[in-house]
Amino acid sequence: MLATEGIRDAVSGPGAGHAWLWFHPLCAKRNSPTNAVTGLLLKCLHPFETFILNLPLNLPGLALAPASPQFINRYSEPATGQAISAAQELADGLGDAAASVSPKYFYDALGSRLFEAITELDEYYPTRTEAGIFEAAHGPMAQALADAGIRRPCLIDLGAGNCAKASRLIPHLQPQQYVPVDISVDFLRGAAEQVQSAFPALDIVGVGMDFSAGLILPPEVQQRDRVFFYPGSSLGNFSPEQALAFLRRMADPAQGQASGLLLGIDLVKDKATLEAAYDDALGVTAVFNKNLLRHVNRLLGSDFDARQWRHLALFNESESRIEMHLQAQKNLSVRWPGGERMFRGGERIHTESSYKYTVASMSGLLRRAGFTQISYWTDPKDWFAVFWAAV
Ligand code: AVJ
Repeated sequence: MLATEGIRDAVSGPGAGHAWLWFHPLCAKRNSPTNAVTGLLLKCLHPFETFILNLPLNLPGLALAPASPQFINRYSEPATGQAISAAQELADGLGDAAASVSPKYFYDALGSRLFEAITELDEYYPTRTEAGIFEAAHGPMAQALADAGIRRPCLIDLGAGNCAKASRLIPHLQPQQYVPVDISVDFLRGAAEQVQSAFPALDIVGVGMDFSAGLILPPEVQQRDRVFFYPGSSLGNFSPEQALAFLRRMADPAQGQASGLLLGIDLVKDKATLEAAYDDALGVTAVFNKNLLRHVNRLLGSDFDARQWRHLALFNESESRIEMHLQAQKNLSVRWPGGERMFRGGERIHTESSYKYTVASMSGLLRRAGFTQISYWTDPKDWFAVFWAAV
């Protein structure tokens, strides 16, 4: 019996496919092939003598295709100072007269799982609408890359999360390298391993980092033919001014950045549909919002009690954005090392803005950022758009 999970293409390059490493399911510890090899299946493809050898072997230095993807954590390493600045950033936001916490702090491991659950809700249309667009238009999208002279892209997946969207696109875009990037480091690690099992020969470099402040990627990431993949309307978490600055950085060849950008954007629609998507009947989004307080407690050492807060979601028409808030249900105070804050009952912490665009407003923003070739695809209801933008 072969361990389906353990079979990997053992030889990459010439002769690929002629030798397989076989891991016994009971002995095979995934991702540590050198400890786990119990047999080597050698299949000779001589036209007359096709035979299979199964010999128990110890293979200490055999060069294998990577059993697990490369992973570079630029986020929680103390050396980068990011853990320290997170606490500072949180304390600053909570100290403001109008308190706020950046939505990037939704995504601890539980938050990433809760977001996955949100994407399955009836009311949360963006994920499935966007998936429908990719499904319908992956042909023209691949063609757009080819027209821009991009053959084997380096697909850089910003806010990759569970990597599900990219996994569906990889067979169509045939990237040379896949670079999932996410602030939710441990969640990303597991997701990147799953992509590696699905595509054993693909060069994967997982990067744990907060890219909201900058897009400087580690040297392991291919320089040529970089395609940023930024789906799910995550760009909508930036204000339009911040989004413009972020897009400019991507478009700027001097910063060694994108040859192109594949961008998913949620479009303006009626208020009821928008608000339901952020305030679902099961209360999953409410839990997602309140989980942020647990994450903040861990990062800042604060003593938020999630039970004292209520989830609010409303569409701000003049700003064209969904706003999520946490509202104090009574007068209360929150303490953390070096600070404290009183909240009156009814007072809010602004936890997320999710800007909604029109095809025209997003095309304008992309042009102002320096992208010249712009195409887009939408769903039949015009609820969501996927843009291709090349410099
Ligand atoms: C991941 C930022 C695209 O704004 O729709 C979902 C996050 N917040 N429900 C969005 C989110 C509440 C989501 N983005």
